[in-house]
Amino acid sequence: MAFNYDEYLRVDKLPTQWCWGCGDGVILKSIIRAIEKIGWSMDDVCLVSGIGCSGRTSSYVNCNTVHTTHGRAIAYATGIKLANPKKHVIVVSGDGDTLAIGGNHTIHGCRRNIDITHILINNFIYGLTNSQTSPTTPLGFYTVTAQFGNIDPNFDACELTKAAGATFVARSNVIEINKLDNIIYKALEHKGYSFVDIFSNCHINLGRKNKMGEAVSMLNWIKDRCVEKTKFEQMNSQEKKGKFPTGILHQNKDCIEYCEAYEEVRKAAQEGRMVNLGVLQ
Ligand SMILES: Cc1ncc(C[n+]2csc(CCOP(=O)(O)OP(=O)(O)O)c2C)c(N)n1
Repeated sequence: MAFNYDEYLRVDKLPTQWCWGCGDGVILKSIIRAIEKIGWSMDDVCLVSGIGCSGRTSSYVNCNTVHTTHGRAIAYATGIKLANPKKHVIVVSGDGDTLAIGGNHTIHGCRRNIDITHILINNFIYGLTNSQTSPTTPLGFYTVTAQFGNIDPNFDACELTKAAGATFVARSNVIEINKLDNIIYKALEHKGYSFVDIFSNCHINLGRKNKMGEAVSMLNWIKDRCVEKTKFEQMNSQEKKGKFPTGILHQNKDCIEYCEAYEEVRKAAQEGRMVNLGVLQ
């Protein structure tokens, strides 16, 4: 039987405002399939988004949603989760939102290991505002803020979040859909900060300016950058240039989750003592 997306969408808000062929819709549907597979009631899910094309995601999903300010989705999500630890909190945000203006919040969400699934729609650009350089824009690319080619080195969002303390870190893309579904499902399942970097296409604002004006040409470019983790590990440093490993890159199930750690603060306050650090280990 065909999957009934309408049950999970605010159909009165459709069609979406995304450009034709945009990866955002692919990711939205993958998130919905993962929620269905895990069996959560939409009443128990809160989807928080930042500002940008990716930020529109929260408008279309029929659950509790908050469309927050640019770069602050993790701060809102942290408050929502701490006040409602039994609810499932998912953040969807762009590379500008997650890694530039909101980079600070991202690293601190990771270090606290709060039980949030953070989905980065990484289209390598500030999409909504017509393509300013972001922290993942490749070197040499034309953007409206780098009209002679980008010279700012980019960074790997997965390396950053792993180093900051995220206990689940994975990468996928909008081409390998079965893998994407599985990774989002595993991220939802993980207790703690789960971060998924999804390479997505913005052929309209980034592609068109860089000789990839069709969705398919940008998807092929993304496909060429992605290498399955086990294969990537066997490559030498020269071969790794411009390539990114995909799959589950890091998982640690032994760290205490932040809402649970916070319970110890509550108990300590009630009992008039300092927190017992042994509980946190
Ligand atoms: C505080 C603040 N600064 C700047 C903006 C303007 N702005 C809106 S969306 C956006 C870029 C979004 O880029 P990204 O987060 O990569 O998301 P995408 O649109 O690519 O999905 C910017 C700079 C804003 N709304 N608020």
